[in-house]
Amino acid sequence: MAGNGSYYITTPIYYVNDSPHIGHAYTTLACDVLARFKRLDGFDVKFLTGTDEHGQKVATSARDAGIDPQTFTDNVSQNFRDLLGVMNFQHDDFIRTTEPRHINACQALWRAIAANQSPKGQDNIYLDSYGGWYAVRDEAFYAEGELTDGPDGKKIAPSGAEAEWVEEPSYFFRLSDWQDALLEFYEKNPDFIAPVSRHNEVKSFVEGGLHDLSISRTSFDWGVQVPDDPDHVMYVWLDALTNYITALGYPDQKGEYAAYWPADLHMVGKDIVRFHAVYWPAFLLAAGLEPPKRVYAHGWWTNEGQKISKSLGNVIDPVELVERYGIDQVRYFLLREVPFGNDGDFSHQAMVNRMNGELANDFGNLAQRVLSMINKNCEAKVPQPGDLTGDDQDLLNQAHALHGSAAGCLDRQAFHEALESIWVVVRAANGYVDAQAPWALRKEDPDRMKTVLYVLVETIRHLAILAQPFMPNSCAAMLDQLEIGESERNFANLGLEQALKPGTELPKPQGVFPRFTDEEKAGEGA
Ligand code: ME8
Repeated sequence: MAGNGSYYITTPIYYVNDSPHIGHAYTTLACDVLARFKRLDGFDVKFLTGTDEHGQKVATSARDAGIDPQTFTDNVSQNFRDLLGVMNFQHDDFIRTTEPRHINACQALWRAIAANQSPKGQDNIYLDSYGGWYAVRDEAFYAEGELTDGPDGKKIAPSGAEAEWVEEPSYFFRLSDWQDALLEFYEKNPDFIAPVSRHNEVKSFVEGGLHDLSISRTSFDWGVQVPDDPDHVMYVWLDALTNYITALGYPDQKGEYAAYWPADLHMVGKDIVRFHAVYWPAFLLAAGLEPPKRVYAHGWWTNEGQKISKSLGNVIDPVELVERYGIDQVRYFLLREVPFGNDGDFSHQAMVNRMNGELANDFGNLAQRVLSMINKNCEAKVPQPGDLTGDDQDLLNQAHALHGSAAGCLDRQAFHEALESIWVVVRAANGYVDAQAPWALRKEDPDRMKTVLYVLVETIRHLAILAQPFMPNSCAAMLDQLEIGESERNFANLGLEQALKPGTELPKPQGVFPRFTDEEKAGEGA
């Protein structure tokens, strides 16, 4: 699609040590909504996701499962691919770090970094040996001062992961020389890290001084080989971060790389900010490449108030959620319930309240009432409006202003605000139905009834078009009932010019948002 330029958005690539859960689905959902919104808004979008398959953590999981790492990663990576269909995600590429295109890109990036000198005129990469702490669960190195003492004299990282002492020959990246360049980059690009609390956190971490970073391992071999040194595999985070440019054809810097880099947005969870906002821009600057435009770190989900973890047995499976509540209901809930950027809690009650209250009652009933009245009282055709009153115009003006406000919210990744702005109009439309009482006008003033129903159906058209990125199937069903063709569903069709044509025949309406009516849970709903 033409028009508004390019938009490149990425999810983290997920470790294949685990099955996909609600947290993974959440990050990818946020990206899918943005990708869909930008496509409908005329952008040329590339939406990348995939799996992170190397490193000690994955190698250990494969060994524990008694399977060779490649077969193990093939199996688990497929679970992540399957999740895309379950959640109705429209990604453009799925990258696996064991693919040849990626190994090639990693080695090229390593060479580019090594070929340049640091701002202080030293080699960016040097060989030494590492003696220090490493947490396999985080695949991260920690300084002694960051750790606390756990039971049995174990050392615990701030994430809660156990750290172990590691001593081995290692190549280092001269991160300490990049401190000033990074601070200058943050200063010049105040929107680079969001939300602002994360920006401050990263800035003070870098201001506190940076240690050189160990970027190779020798104690296992499940990774990308360091160029010209077969004893070393690359540190899994250097390997993993490179995926964002592998997918654009790097080291070739023409083609997709030229079209899409720097990325518009790397969406990540708050657990991996440091890697994306410190290490990644430093690697790129060292290689003479541009850092991404923005990194957004969202919050974490808990389950009924508890941290989600395999050992607590409370992992939320997105497949079960979708089977129970419906795809669009889950998509809506995850982005509506919690202000994006904050931590959130999943509960059955909260899910049912949103689903029954906002989807079935507010939006679903609005469409169903209006379309049924048109079906019964207007020969099932879009009615012919007469002169518009101030109230009619007010509602239409609100519908017309929605595109701008939703786009503004989404450019700040304020998904909850975008949905709230749509629901302000849903509620205004419901208030208008009650105030205008078209059922009473049927006998008293049928022409006025037609005007009111026209204003409502045109408002519903706007709501359904704008809510598509969040709830693609339900909105498609609603737009089908308005007889709006596939090519008339993008945002260029919003506003007066493409308004519904009076006389268009409409099919018999059907409810789009079912209520949650599980007998066992009867009485719990809104
Ligand atoms: O960190 N709530 O992969 P990972 C919200 N391979 N989001 C959650 C979550 C929760 N409870 N749990 C996980 C890695 N996430 C690396 C990334 S990128 C170059 C390499 C989401 O499988 C969140 O986005 O541990 C988090 O950042 C990501 O899953 C971590 O996935």
